[in-house]
Amino acid sequence: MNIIVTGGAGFIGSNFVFHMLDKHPDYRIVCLDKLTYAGNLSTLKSVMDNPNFRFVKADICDRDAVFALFEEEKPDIVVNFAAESHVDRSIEDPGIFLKTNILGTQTLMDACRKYGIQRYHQVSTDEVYGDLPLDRPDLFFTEETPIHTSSPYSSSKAGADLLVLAYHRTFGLPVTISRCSNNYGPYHFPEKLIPLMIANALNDKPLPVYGKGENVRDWLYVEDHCKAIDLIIHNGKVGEVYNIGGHNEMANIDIVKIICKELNKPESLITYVADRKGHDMRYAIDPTKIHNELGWLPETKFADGIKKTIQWYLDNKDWWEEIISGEYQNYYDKMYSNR
Ligand code: NAD
Ligand code: TDX
Repeated sequence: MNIIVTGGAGFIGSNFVFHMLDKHPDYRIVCLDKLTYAGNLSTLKSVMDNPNFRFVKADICDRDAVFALFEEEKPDIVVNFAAESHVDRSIEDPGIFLKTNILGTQTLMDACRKYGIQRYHQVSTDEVYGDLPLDRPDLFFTEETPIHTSSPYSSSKAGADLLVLAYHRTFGLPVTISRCSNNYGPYHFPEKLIPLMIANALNDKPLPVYGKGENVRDWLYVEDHCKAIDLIIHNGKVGEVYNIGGHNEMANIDIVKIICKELNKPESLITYVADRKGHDMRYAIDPTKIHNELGWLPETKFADGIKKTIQWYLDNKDWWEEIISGEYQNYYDKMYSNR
């Protein structure tokens, strides 16, 4: 099998590259990544010399570059992780989200149509379903829940999902889509809640919690997400959507308090700041379909996963200190000073 993994220098994509090279040593994995602010070549250094791995720096919106790579590699499967992924950035500047997340998806699928493909897999998100109220713990997102987005980010992901399904119906492209809940684990970019709080706590900086910290996310260890995608691309039914989530709902404030406790830092670092515009209240995935059809179950419990993650950030300070010392500082000042 020859698999093109787009966005493989980012958080989940890199974990997927590691998983696939480890689990399928006879597969060729080609990573196509633009190396935006969120992509980091150093993340992939342990696999750069692997003869079954190739890295190509390119933009998924660049038709010539994408078609040239398909011509050369003739991939069997494409897994599209490449995206602008941060909700807060989409509120500041929606345009790049629409371009990369929708038009980039179109470009990849056009190349799949031209060169033929066994499977195009779109990595989507639970955010396409909008949010659920805190006072209805009986409600969960299923694959039948209507699309109802809140942010430019989630709207761009939903637009891409609809286009993927349209390419299946109109052109017969063999597609699958997965919609996963919040991931955490190694190589998570420090702009996101968990790594941001770990990095700030380690630097004794304020821990900026949006609103009252009551918003609930359904956290899944990144390796469990990668295993689910591996199952879907091999055994999932063409044309289908699969929700992925581990029934692990936590309020943001509780996550931040766990991080303080694990790092032995005082909760007085917690600072409540202005809420995110349009802030989704609660996400909660019903993963019954992927469990029943493909036998997937999450393996890492949050109590263990968060310890492993914190330990990874302690052991890999070079990785994130380099990131937060660069351009990220301007982003941080813009988003958090006077908030
Ligand atoms: P990330 O921001 O860490 O990584 C994105 C990667 O895509 C980076 O390596 C970046 O360089 C690359 N990229 C961006 N624009 C590109 C372009 N135009 N061409 C080529 N490469 C480009 O994101 P992530 O958190 O790893 O998310 C990966 C995917 O999973 C996204 O599609 C996201 O919507 C989805 N997702 C993420 C989560 C989560 O909790 N992080 C949950 C569900 C779904
Ligand atoms: O500084 C912060 N303070 C804070 O309270 C940050 C960065 C976040 N938050 C809150 C906002 C959310 O309620 O924490 C929660 C999680 O925020 P993010 O880490 O930005 O994730 P979220 O907005 O839930 O989106 C994530 O999950 C779904 C990913 O970034 C998306 O790519 C994915 O689709």
